[in-house]
Amino acid sequence: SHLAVVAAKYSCGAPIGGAEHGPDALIDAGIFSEIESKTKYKCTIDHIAQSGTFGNTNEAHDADPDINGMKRPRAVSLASKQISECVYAHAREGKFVMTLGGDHSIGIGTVTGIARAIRERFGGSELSVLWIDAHADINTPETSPSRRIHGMPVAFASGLAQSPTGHSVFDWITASHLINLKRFVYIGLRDVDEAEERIIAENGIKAYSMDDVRRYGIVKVMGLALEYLGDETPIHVSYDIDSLDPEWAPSTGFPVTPGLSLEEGIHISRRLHATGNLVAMDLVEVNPLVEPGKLGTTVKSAGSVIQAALGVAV
Ligand code: DIR
Ligand code: MN
Ligand code: MN
Ligand code: MN
Repeated sequence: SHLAVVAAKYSCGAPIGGAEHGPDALIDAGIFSEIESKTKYKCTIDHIAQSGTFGNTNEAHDADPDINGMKRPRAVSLASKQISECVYAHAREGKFVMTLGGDHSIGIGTVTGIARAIRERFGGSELSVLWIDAHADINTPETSPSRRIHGMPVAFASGLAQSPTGHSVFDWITASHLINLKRFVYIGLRDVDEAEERIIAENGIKAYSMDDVRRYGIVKVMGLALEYLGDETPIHVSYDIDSLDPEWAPSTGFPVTPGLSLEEGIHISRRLHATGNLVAMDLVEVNPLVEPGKLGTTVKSAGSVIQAALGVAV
């Protein structure tokens, strides 16, 4: 079987740079050569970055002024459109798609691309999404305190951010790309904005916070999450490395303590692999410029979480 690795080298959705170097840090650590030797997967790697107009990073750009308050809207829209088309093409052929970020705004591209491929492959049936993160990433341009799109991917991929006030820069997102928030589960939340709390409640989104993980244990939480989604559904997991405790993943832009232990993080991946329904994964927000002396720890954790999701014993 075929593993399509997509290196999404962007930080234009974040308030700080560095995440654009995350994919190469993971690839250079040999994670995918190891997967090829230990599994039946044959890997290919696509590198995606913009050589042209808007650039890959968060730095201000004359050609990319704010729209509806959003910072770097054209850069992020173009990046996520390219990512969406790339992952769609791979998933449409039945390949497992592993996208490496990049800041989490790349999730606009991955989720929309996979959702569209699944609709076509399985006659309209909808994708389920697990969002493993310290943050909810569901601000709209109107509610976002930071104005940065890394805090908005769930809103764009679900259609919540398509307000009639017009941020037509994201017009490439159509109904065929959107996910259903009734088929969506959060795990690991511990830094959620007030407006995000309201959005989660209003839309009845299933969410297991870090407190829930401590209260029930990760085994129980994963059981409940998978039971909620049912076993007849393709699953995409969007894994933000900041879901792990900073002890295990220090090199990330917005670490929040206390988080998941590495064992808990690996358990999530193992359980997802065991369903047989996992079709795609994102591993985002590894930032080699944060705590560079501890990048090795972060990359090792990310590698374990990735490999466990593909059935490698870690
Ligand atoms: C905040 C922070 N909720 C925002 N989000 C972060 O900018 O919308 N996500 N740091 O990773
Ligand atoms: Mn995130
Ligand atoms: Mn996060
Ligand atoms: Mn983020």
